[in-house]
Amino acid sequence: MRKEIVTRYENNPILTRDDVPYKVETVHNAGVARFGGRYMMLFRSHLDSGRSIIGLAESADGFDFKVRSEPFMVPSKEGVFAEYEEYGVEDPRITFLEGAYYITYSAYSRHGVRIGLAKTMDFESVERVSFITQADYRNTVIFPEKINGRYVKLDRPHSDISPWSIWISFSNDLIHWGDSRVVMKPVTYHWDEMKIGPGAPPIRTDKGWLNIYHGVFPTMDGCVYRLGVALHELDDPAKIIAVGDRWILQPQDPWEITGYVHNVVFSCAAVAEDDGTVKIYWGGADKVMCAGTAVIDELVDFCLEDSRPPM
Ligand code: BMA
Repeated sequence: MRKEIVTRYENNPILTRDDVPYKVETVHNAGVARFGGRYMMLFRSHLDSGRSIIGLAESADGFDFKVRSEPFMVPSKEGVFAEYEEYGVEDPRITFLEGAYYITYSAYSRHGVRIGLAKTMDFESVERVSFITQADYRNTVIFPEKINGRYVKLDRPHSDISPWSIWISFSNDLIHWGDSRVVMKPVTYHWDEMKIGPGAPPIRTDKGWLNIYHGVFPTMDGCVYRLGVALHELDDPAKIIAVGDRWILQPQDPWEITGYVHNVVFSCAAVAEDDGTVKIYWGGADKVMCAGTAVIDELVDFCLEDSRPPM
């Protein structure tokens, strides 16, 4: 059998709508973090209105998850959050930073899509902090520590005149962001030629920040979403050391090929373990949640051994 760099968990999918005690159409694009020896998963679900909410599932081993009886985040009814979350909340990412769990999520409304920042200490209650982008941004991930005294995020603005690319920004307070620069662009006639976006919050390794991102290729049969890896400099993550030239994961299992949107693997989470492995989580065809494992050093070498220019 051919050896893949990501080993799929043998009992994928790990979570489906049948595991959810309230009515949803999908379970996908989840953020995951370790909390007090357990794995907490915030997953997106489409309702049968076509709009999305965020649920919570818990696990002891990172694979076998049980869903809480009530959703974790639904569109806010209050103030500015109500206005910008009218059409739903999507694709949460979780970063553990200075003792709190920060959640970045896509907020949809008649004004477009922008990124909200929320915070939980205990996965019981959640507090909205602020919106941290204007409209036409998605896929925001916050680094798990300050770098040179500033918070750092990656995200993906929309553009009409350039393929959608990964940008970096900095902040002193997690709310006001600036000093933005583009750091990585799609490559023409490549698996990610149409658009790229950050996936999981970056993971610190000895050789750099490991960035698991998604890339999209347009075909006559629709778009294919795959995952790739890049390495950012530890002290200056605006500098990219290497981008793996090949994808690390592509739709392959039946529930990745067929679902709500076909041919999608889309990651919002990767949890580094003490044994040097990483659990990677991805939505399959925007309908189910899947997991797999990889060796962190192998992902780093994958970037370094066969690297392409970031732009
Ligand atoms: C992207 C986002 C993701 C989704 C993907 C594939 O643009 O909407 O939430 O998983 O498309 O449909």
